[in-house]
Amino acid sequence: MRFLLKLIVLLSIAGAAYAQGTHQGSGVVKRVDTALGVVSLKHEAIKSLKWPGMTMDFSVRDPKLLKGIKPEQKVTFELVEEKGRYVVTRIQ
Ligand SMILES: [Cu+2]
Repeated sequence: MRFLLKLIVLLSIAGAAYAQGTHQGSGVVKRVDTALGVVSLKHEAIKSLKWPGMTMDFSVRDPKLLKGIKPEQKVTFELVEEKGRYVVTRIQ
């Protein structure tokens, strides 16, 4: 029972740390470059980053994430800070 409790505590700490570095956004795809793994997004304001809405390019962590993603498509996405820049880790 104590083991289970410790496990739950550890998992919640890990979950909180993970959520802290992750930002959710939504917007419209403007351009997709599957070869470079870059997507241009006209995104809405991202409150957790204090970003206003804008159009900008993002690198994706894995170019496979861009499979089936097309210009003018409405998407939600997830950003993670990596080496001082924001990388898309989920888009759909
Ligand atoms: Cu932006």
